[in-house]
Amino acid sequence: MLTIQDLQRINDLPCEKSNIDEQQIRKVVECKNEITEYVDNLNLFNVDFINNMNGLFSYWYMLQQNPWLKDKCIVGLMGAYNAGKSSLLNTLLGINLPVGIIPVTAVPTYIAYGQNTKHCLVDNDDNIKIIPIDLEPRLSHEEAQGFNLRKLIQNTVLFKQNELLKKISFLDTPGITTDNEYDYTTTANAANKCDIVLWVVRATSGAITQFEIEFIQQFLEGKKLYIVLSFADRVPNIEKIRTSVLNQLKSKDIKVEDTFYFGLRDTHEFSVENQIQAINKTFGIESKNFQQFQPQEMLNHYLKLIQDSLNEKINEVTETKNDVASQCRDFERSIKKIHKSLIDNVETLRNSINSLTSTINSKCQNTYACFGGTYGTLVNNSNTMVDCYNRMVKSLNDFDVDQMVSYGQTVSYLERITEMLDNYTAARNNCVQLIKKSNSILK
Ligand SMILES: Nc1nc2c(ncn2[C@@H]2O[C@H](COP(=O)(O)OP(=O)(O)OP(=O)(O)O)[C@@H](O)[C@H]2O)c(=O)[nH]1
Ligand SMILES: [Mg+2]
Repeated sequence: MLTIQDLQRINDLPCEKSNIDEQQIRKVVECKNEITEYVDNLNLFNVDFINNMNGLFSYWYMLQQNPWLKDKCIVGLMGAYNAGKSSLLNTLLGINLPVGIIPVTAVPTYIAYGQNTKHCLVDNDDNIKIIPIDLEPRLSHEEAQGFNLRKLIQNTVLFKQNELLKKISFLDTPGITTDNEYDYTTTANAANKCDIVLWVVRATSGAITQFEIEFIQQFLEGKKLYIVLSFADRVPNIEKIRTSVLNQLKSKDIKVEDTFYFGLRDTHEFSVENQIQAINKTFGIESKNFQQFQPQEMLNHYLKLIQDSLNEKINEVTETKNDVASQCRDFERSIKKIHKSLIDNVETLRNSINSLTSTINSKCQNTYACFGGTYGTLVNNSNTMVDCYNRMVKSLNDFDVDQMVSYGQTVSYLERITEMLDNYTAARNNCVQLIKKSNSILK
């Protein structure tokens, strides 16, 4: 049983030096700050967009700290306790996880590719520590005796050289039971991290329980699900049990990709070697087809979205600018027309005044000359002048103040739009620079 001293020892274990490239991390943080400030200033995107983009940087950082997740398809082993999850992984990968007849697996355990076999733990401050050999088999429910090991350990990672592990990391989880809430929550959290789940059902139970079905419905939606019938060496008619379990799941609309058998010994119905090969083959194919999560591609995607929406804004604003500019041109045309009409009328008036003056000078030098035709000419000239005056007044009325105010407003609107367009264009150019700069930073 683990003693207080053992727990203290786990706490005091030296931390492994991380392989994280500090210089790259600094660059990524700078890039993240620059992009966040830039997007914030654009005022085009809501908080969710900015948070999701920042989440991407955090996820990238997490992958640097957890290399067993990086570029890997995560296959979770789940099911009721004692179903044979750890035993299956032991046989499949040639490892030595603790197994037993009472609940054993207490903390989630990744089995990941490593040149040398070693078993590490990740504590709650994300430190990685090598587990001393004597403690390795003792990080179990039985040894912890009610103490929740997850208060000290997030998960453990068993590194092993194995071809399958080059593309896949397996995640062994504690079995779920109705009476252990911690294990239930731990496995539910682990489900989040898995791309594919191998659900292990004891063939000797003859069925999958309602409790398990509810867990699958609640936590494994959208994940690829495979069923393993363990203890296949202990039942006479395994095929019948397979059909019945599949029918149970089908009746609940749960999609199953495929099923495997697993047993510790060969029987006349089933060979361990064949089943292990079948699992190996299936997951070899799965890992090849697996779409890895690529933070850099996601970042490119976000930046492209920003660039596209700026281009859209530029198009919108250019269209408005053209409309407003054409309104300005209409105003200018109308003002020019009024201006010309004023000039023409003034010219006519001037001619008319000249003509009147010359009439007076040449023909009305003495009072008598004003009688007869000369008087008529004077009256005519006077009428023309009044006519010109009226037309000028009309022109002046046309030249109304409201129109001038609207013109002024439209011109200043055009100035604002032009400035906006310049800003969007500058922002789009910045975005292009950011795309260039951040390209391959999250590789
Ligand atoms: N005969 C037989 N025994 C098995 C098989 N699978 C597992 N066992 C035994 O069943 C017990 C439980 O196996 P584990 O692999 O520890 O089961 P688990 O699902 O990892 O259990 P927890 O970690 O407690 O949830 C062990 O004693 C195994 O030796 C099997 O296919 N056939
Ligand atoms: Mg186990």
